[in-house]
Parts: sequence; C-alpha cells; structure tokens
Amino acid sequence: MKRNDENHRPKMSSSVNLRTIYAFAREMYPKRVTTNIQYGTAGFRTRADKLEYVMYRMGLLATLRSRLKNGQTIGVMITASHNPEPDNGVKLVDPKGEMLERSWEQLATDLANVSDMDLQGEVEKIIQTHNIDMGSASSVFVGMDNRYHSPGLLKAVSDGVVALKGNVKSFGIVTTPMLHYMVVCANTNGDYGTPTEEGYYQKLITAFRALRGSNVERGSYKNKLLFDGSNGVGARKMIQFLKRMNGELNVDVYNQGEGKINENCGADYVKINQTVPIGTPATEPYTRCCSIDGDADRIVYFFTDENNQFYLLDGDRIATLYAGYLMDLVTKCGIDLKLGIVQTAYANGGSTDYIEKELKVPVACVPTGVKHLHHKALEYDIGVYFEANGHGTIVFSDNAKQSIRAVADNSELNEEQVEAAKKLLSTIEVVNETVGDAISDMFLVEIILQSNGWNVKEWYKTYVDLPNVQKKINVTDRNVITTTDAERKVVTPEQLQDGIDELVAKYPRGRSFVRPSGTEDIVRVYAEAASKEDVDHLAGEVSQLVYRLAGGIGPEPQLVNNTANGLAN
Ligand code: 16G
Ligand code: MG
Repeated sequence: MKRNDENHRPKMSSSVNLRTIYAFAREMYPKRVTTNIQYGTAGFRTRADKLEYVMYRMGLLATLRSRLKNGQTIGVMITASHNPEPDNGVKLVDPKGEMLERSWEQLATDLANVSDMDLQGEVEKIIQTHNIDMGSASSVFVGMDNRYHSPGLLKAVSDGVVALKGNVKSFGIVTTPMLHYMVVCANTNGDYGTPTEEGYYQKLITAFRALRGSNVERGSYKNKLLFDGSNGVGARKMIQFLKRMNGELNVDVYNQGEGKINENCGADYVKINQTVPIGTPATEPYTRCCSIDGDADRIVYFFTDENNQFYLLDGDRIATLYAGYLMDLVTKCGIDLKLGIVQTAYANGGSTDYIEKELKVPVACVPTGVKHLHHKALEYDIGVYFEANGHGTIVFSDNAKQSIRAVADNSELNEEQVEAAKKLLSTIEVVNETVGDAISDMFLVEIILQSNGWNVKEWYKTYVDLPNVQKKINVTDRNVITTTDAERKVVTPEQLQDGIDELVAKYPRGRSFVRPSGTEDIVRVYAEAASKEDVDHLAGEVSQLVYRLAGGIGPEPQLVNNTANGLAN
C-alpha cells in the first residue's frame, strides 16, 4: 500500500476522511466472525446474525462503484431469497440492472473478509486501483425483503454509504425485481419508468390492461388464480397490485405472511418437492396455481387433477409459452427479428426438443446463474431466458423496440400487422427486462393463456417432460469438480465424465450431469431418462460414481428403488 506516495493518491481522496470507515466499523459494525465468506452466484448469504459487518462494507463498496460509474445508481438488495427465515443476504445491482460485474465479486469478497483494522487500507486500495474520484457524486438505492432482521441490516448498508459521504435512498420493503427496476429507471432518467413503487405498479397494470382487454374469460381460460406468496414480500406487493386493479385478474393470495417465509411453501419448495405448498385452499381439480419465492424473482405454476396428482409447470414451460406467443406476434408484425431461448443444463430435455423441433427457435445453454442467462439473452433481438427453477424474463434489443414501434406507428400497413406491433409494445411494457420478476412473469402468463383461451391442461400438454431426479452429494471439497460446456461435461476428476457417459448410454433418452453448487457446500447430480425407474437408477449410479471419484463423505449413496416422487435428496 503506497499510502504516502503522493503520485499514487487518488484524485481528491482527501474530500472524504477515510478514517471514519474504521471508526464506524469498530464502534457499530465490528467483525467478530472469523470464517471467510464468499460473494457467490447470488451475493452473500448466511445466517442473519453474521451479516451486519458485511452489510456495512457493502454500503462502502456500492458507493465506491457508483463513483466509479460516474454517479450512476447502484442497487443493494437485502434478502436471502428462498432460504429459511434465519438467513439473510445481500446482492449488488449494477447500473443497467444487471448483477454485479464478475471482477467486483472478488473485491466484495476481499472487502468482506479483511479485519476491521485493515478495512480502511482495503478501501484505499480499491480507490487507487480504479482511480476513483472520491469527491464526485454517488447514488445507492437500498431495498429489503420482509424478514424481521432486514431493517437492522438495511441500516448497516446505509451507514456504510454515509461513512463515505455518499447518497443513499431506501425503498424499504420491496421485491428484488422492484429494486432492479428502480435502479434502471434512475439510470435512464425515467425512460424505463418512474422510479417509485407507484410507478412500478402503474407501468405493469397499464400494459396488462392493454393486452388483456375487457374480455377476461375466453375459451377454456378462467379468471381465477391461486397465488402462494411464500410468506414473503411478493405476497404484500401482489395485494397492492390487486388493490389497484378492478378484478380484471381474480387472484387469491395465500401464504401472505401468516407463516414463516419459505417454510413448506414457495417456488423452490414446490419445484424441489414436486408437491402443493402448505395452505393451498381446497379447490376444483385443474385450478391454476402459482408459487413465487421469498424475494419474488422466481415463479412456477402447478395444478392437481381429480386424483390429487400433482403437475408442475416450471420455468421451461413458461419460456416455451412466451416463445410461442412472441413468435406468433413477430410473424404477424412482418418484421425480421432474431428470437432465441436461453436455458441451463437443468432444462428438461422434453422442453429443449419442443423448442427445437416444434417451435423451431434457436436455443442456447449457459451455466447456472441469472447473470449468465441474462448476458446470453442480450445477443438476440428478443431473448427469452428461464432457469427451470422459475427465474427468467425477456429482453428486447433497441433494434427490436425501434422496428416494432415503426410498424405500430405506420398507418399504411394492414390492421393485423399494426395490431400485432401494438401488442408487442405492451408486452415489452409488462415485462421487467431488468431481471426475472415473479409478478410480471405471472401477468404475462395470464395474458398468454387468456389470449390462447387455454386452461392448465392445454398448457401442460404442449410437450411431455422426461422424468428427472436431482440429488445432493456430500464431498470433502466440492471444488475438485470442474466442468465445461455449460456445466454439461466434467473436466476433473479424471474418469468421472467417462464413467457418466457409460452409465447414461445404458438408458433410453438418458442424460446426466454433475456440478458443484454455488450456494451450498455440496455437489449436485441431475439425471433424466425415458422412464421413472430408469432415471432413479441412473441418478443413483451417477451419485455413487461422484462419491467414489470426488471424495464423498458420510454414508455412500444407495441405489433407490422408486421413492415417492423420484426426488430423494
Ligand atoms: C442462485 C442463482 C440462481 C441459481 C441458483 C443455483 C441468481 C440471482 N440466483 O440462487 O439463478 O439457479 O443459485 O444454486 O443468480 P446452486 O448453485 O446451489 O445449484
Ligand atoms: Mg429469489
């Protein structure tokens, strides 16, 4: 550290007294935790009582990043998403609404792990390396989910900003996608929308109304939706939406906060356990239901039949529904736009086949994690991206927006063309392009189902999912497993991929991959095959192979003879 070398002093660093950083840290947010923490796929996430000092430091980091980005707004979201109630977490939002840039993830990790004594030095290092002008303007937006420990953590983030004499604006309790929206609104000077909660509601409701029209029921589509809010912030916001609507969408919100966040409910629970969440009201078979997660950036749909059999309509189903609708409108519009779907290796082979063979839309596969999907989707004029777990959205290029607008404004074209273009413009408005947004995604699903006149059965029968299984394996060090080809192939340990290939070859339509989790200290195994029996066997065999070749600990995985739903974790 060249603290005394004037040539290496950042411009105007003297305008902020960096000693405050240490004083604040020591007095208010001392770091008592000795184990290191890592900025993972979705930021820092751990037990809330271990997070105050991390939050304070993320307030510092967000301010530094805002100054580096010429005062553009940086977002800080306090949430542990689908994790249990005692957990909390924090993720940073970049100026365009994207996840924090990769190289800054490392800075975040380093800043979180230094001692209080070294904190000031670490901040100075960032200022010098990036030549940050500490006298310049900055703006940080903070939001939180509804966990009881979130307000205390929000205060810590704000104090971090203030310690560097930055500007902080708190939005209180908001969903993760709402905070992303606010950041983008601020950084586009309101072009994307008004950066207020009301602005968000009105933008989505106006577009929803335009697309839905006055005829709320059509064909087999019924205006009735059961909405599992996972006892999180999304439930509250959904209720706010409904207060501002006139029954054009009939939604029954449950798990509004009467229970613990994500406990036996929510998108993650429903997807992993392939079962109905707690509190689901008794209704007629085939009633449309959806579940969102704790910070409302994921959604899955589900229903049960007359025998109480459960059916899941996950992110893959939503992506294909969207793609079909968009293709139809783009064709009617008569413009040449490149549409593509982005998935991860977890996408069911049944959906990928359907996209390639029936929809005939290009499909790309990228590693797990929203930032990878979002980034890839930007390569298309219209990029639909979804993880099977229900996180996804659509992004539209400037070229797409301009050419659609040109058709909508051209009164010389035929009515059908202009109408399709207008619908596309409203679709762009109802979508939260900044990040997956459970409520906005739900609006669009409802619009499309109504437009097609479909019930859940009709949606479900567009293609057949291959039976699939996910398992968790405990190993000494999950990072001994490295992968390539969007996580579909293992590079190390040697022999593991050959072994998987041999096992997969035994089963019709077999497919399996393994990867270290980015959020838990485990290795994940995914398998699919033509029959339930085969997939259970394949998953068991691959799990044993991982256990043997990648340093398994605890009891060796056993070959299962069909569990209740094939999801023995
Ligand atoms: C995080 C990711 C999610 C991904 C999941 C995978 C974001 C905002 N969230 O929750 O997209 O599906 O991690 O978890 O990127 P895993 O690495 O434990 O399988
Ligand atoms: Mg989430």
